[in-house]
Amino acid sequence: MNPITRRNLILGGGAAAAGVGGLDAADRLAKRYGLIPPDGSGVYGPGETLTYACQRLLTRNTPAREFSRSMISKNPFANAVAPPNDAFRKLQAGGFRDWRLVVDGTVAHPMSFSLVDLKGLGLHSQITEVACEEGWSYIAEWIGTPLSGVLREAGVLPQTQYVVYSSTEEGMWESIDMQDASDPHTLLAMGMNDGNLPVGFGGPLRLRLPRQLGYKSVKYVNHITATDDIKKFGKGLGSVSPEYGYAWYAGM
Ligand SMILES: Nc1nc2c(c(=O)[nH]1)N[C@H]1C(S)=C(S)[C@@H](COP(=O)(O)O)O[C@H]1N2
Ligand SMILES: [Mo]
Repeated sequence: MNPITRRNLILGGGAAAAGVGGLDAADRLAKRYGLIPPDGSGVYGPGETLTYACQRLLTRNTPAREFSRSMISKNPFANAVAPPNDAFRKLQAGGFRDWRLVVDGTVAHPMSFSLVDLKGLGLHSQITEVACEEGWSYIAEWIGTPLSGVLREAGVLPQTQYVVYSSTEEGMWESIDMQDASDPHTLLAMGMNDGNLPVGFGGPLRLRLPRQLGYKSVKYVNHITATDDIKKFGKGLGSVSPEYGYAWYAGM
């Protein structure tokens, strides 16, 4: 991942469009609507706030872009990940029957779901694009259950502001706001194209967030925490991405 590339992509567009004078106005607007992202302070803070607030105000009712079946990529590219750890390999050897998704935090009923449980909540399919900040992308069909249904099952509480999700892969976690968490296109994907989600693409379970860049679509998701206080997680920036100069909000 190249920080310059992602920085240009995310900060460049918004800040250039508004002009430097616009930053101030955007900041006031963002505060008025409560649209300050978790990484909205520090050197890049005004740019991140501008991008997030603009996207939220302008695209509130715009659905994710979907593609026709004929546009599905013949050779999708799986980004390299760290080798799976022993615990993961053990679960894999058992056909992921013992895979569990833990849901906790600001929910009335903290609980865990097997893959069978998740399928039982109802499957949706969508043909959407994975776009990496490094410039490549591919289109695939994703089959899974909407995150919103899982949150509903667990009795997500009204004070919830963010949903944090993490992976069996050490150190991989991200978060989204409730607008994205409630979007029917935000899927916990278990299937891809004609089969189960391959391990290379994040199987048995990954988040698919088609309105944001690929790095928000964390692979091997096994833990979801609803929260009213994002500052309690990591360095309080909403994910690890901002620690490396990448925006928490990566809308596209
Ligand atoms: N667990 C995990 N999830 C991850 C990553 C990773 O390294 N580990 N990379 C992210 C990035 S940067 C991108 S662009 C997409 C790529 O998805 P793909 O592997 O299906 O191409 O996965 C995202 N999810
Ligand atoms: Mo990426």
